[in-house]
Amino acid sequence: MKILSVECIGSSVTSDQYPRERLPEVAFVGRSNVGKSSLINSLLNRKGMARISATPGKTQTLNFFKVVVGDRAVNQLFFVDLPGYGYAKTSRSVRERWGPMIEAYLSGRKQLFSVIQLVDSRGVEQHDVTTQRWLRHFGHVPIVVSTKIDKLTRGRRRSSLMGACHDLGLDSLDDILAYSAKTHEGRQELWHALRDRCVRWKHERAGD
Ligand SMILES: Nc1nc2c(ncn2[C@@H]2O[C@H](COP(=O)(O)OP(=O)(O)OP(=O)(O)O)[C@@H](O)[C@H]2O)c(=O)[nH]1
Ligand SMILES: [Mg+2]
Repeated sequence: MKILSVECIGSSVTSDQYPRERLPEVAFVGRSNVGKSSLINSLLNRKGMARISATPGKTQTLNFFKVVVGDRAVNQLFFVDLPGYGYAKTSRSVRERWGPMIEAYLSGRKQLFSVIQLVDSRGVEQHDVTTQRWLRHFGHVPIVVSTKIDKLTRGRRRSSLMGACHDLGLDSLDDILAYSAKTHEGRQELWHALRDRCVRWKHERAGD
């Protein structure tokens, strides 16, 4: 996918702070440090667009990026970088704000056409399983991405992906995409999946 421009539109905590402009949105969900911000930068071909940190809990607000792509069927969309869940060391007041903030967005945002759920290729945790169920409950069938795949040997890859499929209750290996923000492996496939969903979503809405 050719990226024509990327602009950080701002950070939001409550719904009145979401961008006014109505564009299709895709949100990145996953536990803290799983690589959400890195995946966004990799997809957008921009190094420092979303803030990356070795310390979990870096992203603390909903961050909206307006993306213009050289594909007329998609054209413009928002990428939404969400704070990670499950980071125990974050202060309690911050944690208490996170849950409702993420839930309100994921359960209520009309123009959210797709959710990308990130899981670490080195192991799925209970929280990931709960999140998968929760997303489905709200009508989102997430695109599941197994991150940091460069950290696994070729031999361990398949068993890791099969384990994640099993734990998350996915039908087959086709339902999970291996990704490395380091080598950009998986970039084309993920854009392909996103484009497909975006086009379908626009088509369905046009009939409303
Ligand atoms: N080797 C490797 N490291 C990665 C990859 N993706 C992310 N990382 C590293 O993992 C750490 C966390 O990455 P972030 O992108 O900040 O993770 P996040 O999910 O946005 O974290 P929070 O904002 O805290 O929720 C950083 O040190 C990244 O460099 C990857 O594909 N391969
Ligand atoms: Mg982040």
